[in-house]
Amino acid sequence: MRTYKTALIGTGFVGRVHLEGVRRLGFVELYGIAEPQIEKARALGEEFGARKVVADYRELLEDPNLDAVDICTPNALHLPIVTAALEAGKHVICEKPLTTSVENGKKLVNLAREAKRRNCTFHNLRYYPMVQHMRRMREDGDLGEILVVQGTYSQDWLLYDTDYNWRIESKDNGPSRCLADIGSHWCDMAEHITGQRIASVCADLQTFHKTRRKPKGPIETFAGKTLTAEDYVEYPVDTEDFGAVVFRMGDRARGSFTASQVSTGRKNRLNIEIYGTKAGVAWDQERPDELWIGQRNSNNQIIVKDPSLLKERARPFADLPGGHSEGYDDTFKQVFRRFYNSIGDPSMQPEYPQFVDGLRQLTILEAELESSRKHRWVDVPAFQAATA
Ligand code: SOE
Repeated sequence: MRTYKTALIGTGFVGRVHLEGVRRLGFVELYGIAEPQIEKARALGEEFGARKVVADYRELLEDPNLDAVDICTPNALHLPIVTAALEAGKHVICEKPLTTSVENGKKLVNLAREAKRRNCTFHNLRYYPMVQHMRRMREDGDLGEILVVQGTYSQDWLLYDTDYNWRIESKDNGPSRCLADIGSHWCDMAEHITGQRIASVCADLQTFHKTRRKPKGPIETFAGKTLTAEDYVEYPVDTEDFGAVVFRMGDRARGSFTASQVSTGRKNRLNIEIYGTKAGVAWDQERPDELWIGQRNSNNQIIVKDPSLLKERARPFADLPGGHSEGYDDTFKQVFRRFYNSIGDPSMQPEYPQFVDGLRQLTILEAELESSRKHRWVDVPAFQAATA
């Protein structure tokens, strides 16, 4: 089997999860790490056995030995880094959101196509085994016609005005926080399972903390809870804490979801419920191995992940037998495995979300922002960029 060399750019909370996912593959070498906080990068490099640890990612891109890069920086840096990586001939994985506007998203989709490089936007949550099972149930007609799609992505890690992360400030994050960061996962999953497109949206956004206090030193995603209240500076907040979205999907289906980073007690609850004319399904990321199946004329069921009981086309997403749970970090491994395998086989159809899927989410997002601003329904453009 051919092996590939990859490099991580950006080492926050999710960067570490990426490193662990890559390490599990066996056929991908973690060749480099780029991170301006060089001491942090060196410590990770030592732990994960990276050959090259640099402060400036451009040093890595010049290296002809490197096949791919995996970008986990703040969102505003995605555009310049993805552009430079494609121009250097590297295959690219980029965390979501792909970038901070539809306009920039189109640039990246077109650039990747011209460069003929493999490209992936990291909507990994599609690859829980039970999510794949729901998708295959829908494809096999087990749900009937889909009528209603509803749910939430709820967290509480930004509940207090002292909770800090770079995502709160639009200069690093882009104009939308909660809908871009987690609402985009929800919409990607809803479209992936149903096979239908969100056609128009009516959204209401709220920023509960108009000003917040931030720690004077750097702080990672989910890590602010351990700080004390001293040493904070006050700053104005220009991204939303919460979004509620009502939508029309395909020709007839209807739905709604909320995305929240201030829902007390909810840590990482992506809940999705899909109701069809034959059956309903409901799934919750905090209990990932369980799937509720609802029936009108017989008993409802809760099924538990077991590869032998999954739809055949969902089975490759479950690596462990029944009773051995598979969770958040396993979805990373599933994306990486398919992405890096596709580098060596140009004929392989990508079975992972690409830049065009990232652009799709930016398109929905801009419609949501416009809807909330104008207090009215907004159609989501049906285009799939120049590549469609
Ligand atoms: C923070 O909200 C975060 O880490 C997101 O950025 C991830 O995409 C999500 O899967 C978990 O929460």
